[in-house]
Amino acid sequence: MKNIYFAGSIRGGRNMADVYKKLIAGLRLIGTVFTEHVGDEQSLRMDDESLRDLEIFERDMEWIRSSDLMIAEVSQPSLGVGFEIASAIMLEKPVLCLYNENSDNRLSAMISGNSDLTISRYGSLEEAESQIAEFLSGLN
Ligand code: 6IA
Repeated sequence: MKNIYFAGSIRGGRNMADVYKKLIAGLRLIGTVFTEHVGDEQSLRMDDESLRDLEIFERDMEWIRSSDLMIAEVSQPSLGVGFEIASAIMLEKPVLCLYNENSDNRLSAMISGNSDLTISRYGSLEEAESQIAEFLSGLN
């Protein structure tokens, strides 16, 4: 079983929240997903009440350190997701960035131009899931 860090926008905007939820459901079949709250509105509300930002940061950084890989959904621009991707690169974790090709947002050159990242453009959920499977099979 792999430890998977899933990154998706929270304060950057929740437009893609439904996609996060579905991708996380698929990832749970493959491994342990540290960040299931990214796809879950109810646990986000609880998080808001019980965890201060300092604790959120410390906990998420520890989860990144403990993870085997990161899957980041990058269609909705998010400072937090960008920071997490950079942190994972520094920690030499493999990172797959999934970008919905129908997104109105253009992907940052700091992501699309980064050769340390695997970037997949997807049109449907099925496509994103097969890209995840392909990425995982390329890891040892
Ligand atoms: O800048 P963003 O908020 O869009 O950053 C989103 C990323 O940062 C996600 O991939 C998360 O892993 C992490 N993150 C940001 N906020 C939280 C959070 N609670 N709990 C866990 N991880 C987080 C904040 C709740 C919020 C609704 C106030």
